Amino acid sequence: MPSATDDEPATEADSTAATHVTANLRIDGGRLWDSLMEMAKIGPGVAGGNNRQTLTDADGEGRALFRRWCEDAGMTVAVDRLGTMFARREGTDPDAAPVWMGSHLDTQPTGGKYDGVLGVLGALEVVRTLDDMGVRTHRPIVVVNWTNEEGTRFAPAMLASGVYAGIHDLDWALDRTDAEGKRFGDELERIGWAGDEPVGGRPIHALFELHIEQGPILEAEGREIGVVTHGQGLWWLQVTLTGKEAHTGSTPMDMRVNAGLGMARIIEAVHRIAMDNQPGAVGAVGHANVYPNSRNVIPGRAVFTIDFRSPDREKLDTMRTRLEAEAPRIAAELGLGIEIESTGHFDPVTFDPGCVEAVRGAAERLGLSHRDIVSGAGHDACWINRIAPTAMIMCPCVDGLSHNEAEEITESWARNGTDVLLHAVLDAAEVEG
Ligand code: HGY
Ligand code: MN
Ligand code: MN
Repeated sequence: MPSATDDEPATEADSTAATHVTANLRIDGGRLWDSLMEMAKIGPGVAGGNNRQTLTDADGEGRALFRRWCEDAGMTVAVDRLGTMFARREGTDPDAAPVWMGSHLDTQPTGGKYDGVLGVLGALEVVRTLDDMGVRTHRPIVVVNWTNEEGTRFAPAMLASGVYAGIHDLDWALDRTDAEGKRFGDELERIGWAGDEPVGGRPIHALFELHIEQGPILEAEGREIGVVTHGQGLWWLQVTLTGKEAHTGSTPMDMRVNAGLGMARIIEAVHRIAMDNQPGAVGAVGHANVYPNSRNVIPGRAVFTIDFRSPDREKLDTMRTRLEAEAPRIAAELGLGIEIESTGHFDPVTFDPGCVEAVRGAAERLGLSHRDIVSGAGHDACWINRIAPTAMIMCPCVDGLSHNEAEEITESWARNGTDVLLHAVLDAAEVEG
C-alpha cells in the first residue's frame, strides 16, 4: 500500500496477519441500517427522501447527531475552518499516518437518504465493529464528514475537500454565496460549525470512500460491489443571457429580445454536443432561472448552469469548447448579451492502484460479486486523490436512481459495501495481533 507520508508503508506480512486475525469480521448490518434511518429523520424531504442542504439548521442537527455517535464510539472529533468533521480512533502508533474513510452528510434539495450518508455512517459502523470486537490497528483511523459535497446551495460541488486538497482558496470558499446572497462563512458561523482547525495538512496514509453508485450498472448486472478505478471529469459552466423584459402580449415577435428563448436553444445545444461525443459523455442543465419569471413578461435575463461530464479528458474539453463557440452564436442571433463563467471543474480521476486492489481484494475475500467501474458522479475522494492514495467502493442503488427522494438501496447492499470498507481499511491500517 503506497503511502503519502514518510512513515513505513504496510508490509505484505502485516496485511496477511490482518487477514488471518479478522477474516471473519463483519459489520452489524442492522445497526448500520438503524443509523441510516435515524439520520434520515433530520431534514426530511416531502417524498420520503431528504432535504438536508449544507449549512442549514438541518445540516447542523445532522452534524450534532454524527458527533454524538462518534463520541459514543470513543472517537475524538475535530472541526476545521470549513466545518469539515474529523472523528479519530486511536491506533497503537499515534504517530502513524491514519487511514481515512468517510463522505458527506449534506444532501440535494430533493435528495435521497443514502447519497454520501452511507459513506459516513458506514465508516462509523466500521469503527463500532472494531470496538465491539476489540480490534486494535497499528494506524489510527479517521472518519471524515466533508462540508458541502453537493454544491447545490453553494457552488462548486466538493467545496471543502477541494480547499483541503489545495484546489480552491479558503477565503474564496468562505465568500461563496447562495441564491439568496447568503455567504458560506456566515452560514457556517450561524449554525455553529465553524471550527478553528486550519483546512488541510492532516496526514493521510490512504482514504476509502463508500458510496452508492448513483447509476444503473451494478444493479443491472447483479453485482454487489463496484471497484471504482476512475471518476468522470466535470465542467460546470454558468451562462447569463441578457435580453429585454417586455409585455408577452403587446410586443411584436420581431421586436423581442427573449432571454428565455436563448436559454432553450442553448439547452438543446448542450444535449446535441453531448450526443455528438458518445460514448462516454453526458450533458444537461439542471439549474435554471429566468427573470422576472412572470407569466406575462418576456424574460429579460436567464441564468443557468451546464453540467458536462466524461471520463475522457479530450471529450470533456471538446464539449466545453463547442459550447463556448455555439452559445455566443445563438445569443447573437437573438440580440442577447451573454456571459459564460466556469463554476466547477475537475479532470477525470484515476484512483490509486494500491487502494483499488485493497478494495478488490476485500470484495474477493468476502465472496462478493464485483466489477471495475468508473464513477459517473463526482465525489470528495476525487479531490483527495490528488494528495493521498485514494479509492472508492460502490454498492448498487435501485434503478440507478439518485438525486431523487425515491433513491433506494437494500440493507444487504449497504452491509456488503460496508464489509468491503471494513476489510479494505483493516488491510491498510494493519491489525495488531
Ligand atoms: O455532482 C455530483 O456529481 C455530486 O453528486 N456532487
Ligand atoms: Mn454524494
Ligand atoms: Mn450527490
